Amino acid sequence: MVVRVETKDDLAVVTIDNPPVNAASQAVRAGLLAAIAETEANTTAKAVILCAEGRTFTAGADVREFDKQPMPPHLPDVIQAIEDTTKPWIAALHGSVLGGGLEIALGCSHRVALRSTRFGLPEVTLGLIPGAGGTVRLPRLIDPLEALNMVTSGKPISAATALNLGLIDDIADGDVMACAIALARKTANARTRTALRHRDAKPVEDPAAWEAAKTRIISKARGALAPVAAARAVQTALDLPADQAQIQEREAFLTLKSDPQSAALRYIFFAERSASKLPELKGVEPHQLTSIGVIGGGTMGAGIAAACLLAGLPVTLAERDEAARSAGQLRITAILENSRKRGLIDQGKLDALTAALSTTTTFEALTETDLIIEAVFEDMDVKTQVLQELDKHIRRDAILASNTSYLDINAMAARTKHPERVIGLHFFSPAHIMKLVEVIIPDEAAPSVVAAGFALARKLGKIAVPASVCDGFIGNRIMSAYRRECEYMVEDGALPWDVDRAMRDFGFPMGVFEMQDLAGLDIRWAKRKSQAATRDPAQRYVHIADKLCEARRFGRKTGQGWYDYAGGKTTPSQWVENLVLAESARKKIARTPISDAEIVQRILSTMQAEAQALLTEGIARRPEGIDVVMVNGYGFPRWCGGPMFLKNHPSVD
Ligand code: T1G
Ligand code: NAD
Repeated sequence: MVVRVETKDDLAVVTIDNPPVNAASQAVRAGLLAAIAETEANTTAKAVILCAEGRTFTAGADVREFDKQPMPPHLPDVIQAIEDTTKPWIAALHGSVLGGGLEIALGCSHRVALRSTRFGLPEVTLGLIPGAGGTVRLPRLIDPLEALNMVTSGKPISAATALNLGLIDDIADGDVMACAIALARKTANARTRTALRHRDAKPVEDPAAWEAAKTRIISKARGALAPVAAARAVQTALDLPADQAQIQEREAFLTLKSDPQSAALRYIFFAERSASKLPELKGVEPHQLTSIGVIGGGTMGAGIAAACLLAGLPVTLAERDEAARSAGQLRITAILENSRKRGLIDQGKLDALTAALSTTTTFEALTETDLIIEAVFEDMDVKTQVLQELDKHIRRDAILASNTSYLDINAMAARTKHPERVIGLHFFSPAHIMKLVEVIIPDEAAPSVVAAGFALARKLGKIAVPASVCDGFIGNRIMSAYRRECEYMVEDGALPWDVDRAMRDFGFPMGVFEMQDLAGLDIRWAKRKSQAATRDPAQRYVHIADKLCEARRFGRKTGQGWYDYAGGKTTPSQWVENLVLAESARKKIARTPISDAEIVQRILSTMQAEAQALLTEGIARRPEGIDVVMVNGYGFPRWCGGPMFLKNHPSVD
């Protein structure tokens, strides 16, 4: 029974039980209709409490149903039936009350929640808008600007914020059912509240702020349809009576649901959850993870340490000397302090996390640590020396993980005493914010060690994608390939700012040349110089980036790179244009214009070719994993699904 009805004295309790997230499937919707009829007929029940089993109240519609023929009863009808009951319905909420789950709760007359509950309308993240009255009822309950932000951002709010906004009536610190029962007794016998759909929308307090918010939403959308449709739906909810507005909401929802963008977003939603599921790890017990060591407190080490602390894991940071130890500690505490300033943690939590961090300049302190991540310089000798030193101190069942971006972890593991306990955990900068981790599986790694890598990623709330060892793993290898193609195009006829414009218009947050200026051109220049002797002379090589570096044009940090950065402005550089034209002439290339469409097509084709090679070589397991990497680590527009999704669904872009 996915919905059951019980009687508790003079109350009825309706419980949804549809693991894992109590999604509002067809069976749940039918069960709720039956529960409405049963509780209405129950003459002893003076009020109804609606709750759910498991880790969360209904977290939304069952997204897996969206690719099938819609089956009645439809959620808007179920919610309206709840609203039309003669008895008060009190929603007792916990977990993540999202999408259709929040819409169901809005159909109830009252709402109480556990303090840890989150509320949201994340439909836009799936290329949709709420389709069961969320855009109509919410601005009739809370401030319309707050409603607009919730609907268009898809971001959840806390129970405390929900209470402040008037979205819920009360918060329970322990037993949400007791809280609901108390409220039910107060409201029993009659529905004292007007159903939301019979209320007028709340007034817009500040019209200028309202218009500014809508303008910002549209400009931020870049190419995504859903946020714009969501803003339009909330505006309609203010302009029209609820029933008319809800008809338009449903039409917009159904239109978006059949749009390729939503198909892409639903694809990536499930791909992010399936990418880390490896058949060979089924039933494998991961090593315990109760304490983490981080070697190197630089950019990455500090971010990784902070991510582990924020996930509740104590961390020991080891640096090479006192000055670096102190600097690393400061970086970590600065990250934690910023989390406090952003309201992610309170002062008490900050103090506890700071106490969970210990720092040292030796490895003796790591003798009881479960997993140690090295984030030292990107140099094979330095990393090998660190791992070999760690071998002398750590437990036999401790795990060694490298955060290297490119280096051969098979070779690294081979130089340690126990290669089977070595893996790669390729975090992305900033490591405490970026969700993606590439879990690199060397040839000798033991399954329980690999399982621990995925378990740590899950513990940190990261999205983990498996990769085997190669130069650049999945993301960096694909990026190197399309960056090379972009430099070919600059030599062939485009200018760097043409390429960047085309990429931005396609939906990337920035172009590949802007990105290089941001990261610094010198890092890859050093790598190119180290590989010069072994470079394949037959492969086309573009010297333009080298010449920029020879001129000390390293990007933003030197005020000049592919662009000029004088006065805080990003300006196409005449110096670079002259260099590009001179290089094309030197190589006797007859430059021809390249359209934005062709620029994008050449980038996509290069990505897809490199991705296919990764699959053929067995470096990447499935196309879905490659798309998850490119969307979550390299700015590939999420509403296009990823290069491999686009390859099979060309209509999206
Ligand atoms: N439908 C179907 N399956 C879902 C699902 C959903 N809405 N949400 C999660 N799952 C599956 C997921 O694929 C995974 O499956 C398992 O549940 C655990 O998920 C009408 C139209 C709730 C915060 O967008 O944000 O309502 O891999 O690994 O980390 O207007 O799941 O185990 O086989 O993510 O604890 C709106 C989406 C839908 C919420 C829990 N709702 N879900 O996170 O577990 S559209 C959403 C989440 C809608 C209405 C509109 C998260 C979570 P498997 P998980 P988690
Ligand atoms: P960084 O230079 O900021 O930090 C490296 C740290 O390692 C320094 O603090 C240094 O003192 C410390 N260190 C060096 N030798 C040591 C030793 N023997 N013992 C202890 N500490 C030592 O470098 P970073 O950007 O943090 O990169 C670290 C690693 O992470 C590299 O392998 C890099 O390729 C990888 N990575 C970097 C990024 C990025 O965007 N920066 C992204 C992913 C992975």
